[in-house]
Amino acid sequence: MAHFKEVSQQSGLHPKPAGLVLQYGTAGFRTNANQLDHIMFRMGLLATLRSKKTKATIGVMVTASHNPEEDNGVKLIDPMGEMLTSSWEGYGTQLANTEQEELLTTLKDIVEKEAIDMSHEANVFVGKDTRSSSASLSQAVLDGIKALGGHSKDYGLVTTPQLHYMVCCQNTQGKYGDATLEGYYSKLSQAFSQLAKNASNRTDDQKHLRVDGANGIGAIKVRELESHLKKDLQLSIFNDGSRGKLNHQCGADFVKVQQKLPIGIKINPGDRCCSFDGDADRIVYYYTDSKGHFHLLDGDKIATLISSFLKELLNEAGLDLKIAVVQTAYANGSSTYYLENTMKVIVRCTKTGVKHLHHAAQEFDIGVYFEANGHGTVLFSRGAEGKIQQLAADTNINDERKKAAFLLQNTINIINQTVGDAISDMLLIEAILAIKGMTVQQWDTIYSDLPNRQLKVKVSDRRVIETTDAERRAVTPAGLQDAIDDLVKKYKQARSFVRPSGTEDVVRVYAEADTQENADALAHEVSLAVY
Ligand code: 16G
Ligand code: ZN
Repeated sequence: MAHFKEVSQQSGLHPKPAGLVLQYGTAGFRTNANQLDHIMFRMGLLATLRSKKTKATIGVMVTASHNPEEDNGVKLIDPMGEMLTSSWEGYGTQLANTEQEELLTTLKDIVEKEAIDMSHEANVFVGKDTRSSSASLSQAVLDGIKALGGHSKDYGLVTTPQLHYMVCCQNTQGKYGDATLEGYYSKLSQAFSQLAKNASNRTDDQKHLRVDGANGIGAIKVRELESHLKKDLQLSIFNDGSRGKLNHQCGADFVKVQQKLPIGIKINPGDRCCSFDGDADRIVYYYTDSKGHFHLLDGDKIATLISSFLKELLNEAGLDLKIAVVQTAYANGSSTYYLENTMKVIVRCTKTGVKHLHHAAQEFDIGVYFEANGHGTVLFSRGAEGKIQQLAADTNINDERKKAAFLLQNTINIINQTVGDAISDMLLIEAILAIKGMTVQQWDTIYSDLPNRQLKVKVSDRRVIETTDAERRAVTPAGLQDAIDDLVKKYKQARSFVRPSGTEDVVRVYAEADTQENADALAHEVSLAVY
């Protein structure tokens, strides 16, 4: 077929270094940018096949999120704006690793296995982050799409969640919104302004938020959003890329892992701040107190704030909808305890990686999911959305129910349900704090985090560790879990687990206990047991 000939010619311009092996992991491919040109071309091919197969628009995002500037990466977005289905990740790995001369055979194998009608047209949306390598790498994706005869739309610089949003809008014929940046900003900012109407007498201080943009795409996009927000929210943007290096001593990952302020931010005690990561799909909040101590409000605190807000609204609206919070093993034990025992919501624990949380959240009327690292969103089932819309349109209900229904309706609109989105999460958090008249310190005192520590351990083969029970227990190597159990017993309120990283060649160790000293000691002892 004509297209295969074109692929064969064009792929010569994006040759694979012989012997290089990479894997489509939890967040697609991610490594040093100079190893990725052939991967990008081939992911353009794969996205085109996926589009033909699903008869829908597919997304390809070029980014390495919170990794250093020298890295890059790529991930595919499925028709409803969700991550690429796992059954296709294997094809990604196959295509990536097949040597140059076998490329057509591998491609044809996939076409045959999936019974893809190659005459069907293909549409692919492409986006990229601000890395210096992203321009040429996204061009390689576009070349791949073109070689297989697919149509592409290049969104240029966008956040990862913005591209997910565009794909979903496109495939739902605009029901989710317009597949444009303007559409995205106006949907979110209108919902924010409706919610903010329900906040009384906010001072300028209360409206003021400091944002660390990680010197990345989020800084650019939050500035674009700003002009749509009018006076409802005032943003001071730091690390906007004009001086510093992407993710270097700043951004959500740095702040969460180091538990300290990012470089380049000017704050006074009590000021409310947040940090995005390099592609703006993660957010954490923080402040310093009068003694200069740093306080972090991570994904767990965010999930608690959002789920308690939603639960109160459901009660006021008189709607009987099942709400659940989905976490991973990294969730602070205090947050799980608070959610289950004080708030009395259902809590589920899944493996690390957004797609696992996303799927678990889909099983409920309302599923709030957050990783402790700040990646998360809220999913509303179609039935739940229908009931909320119906109630909001009902003229025979009292004012309290009407107001709750109105707030729920706008909460749905402010949320990017396709994936965790720092900008959308930021707006929702700001709206909730405003409506509740709550300061960041008051939010922080909902529960107190148990002291915890994360460590990385380098081992010769991290795959010898296999886990079960949502990564909370190790089944191999034999004896490891017993050793961890024995160590945990030595401490109060203690918990620890180990898991092989999906993104780095290390084993991760997590420990929490009643004091920081004990959490540190436990993490250290467990990491010795891993060797
Ligand atoms: C990826 C995941 C993130 C997870 C992290 C864990 C997505 C989009 N991203 O970045 O959710 O927290 O991996 O990394 O799924 P680790 O396996 O190295 O601990
Ligand atoms: Zn990210």
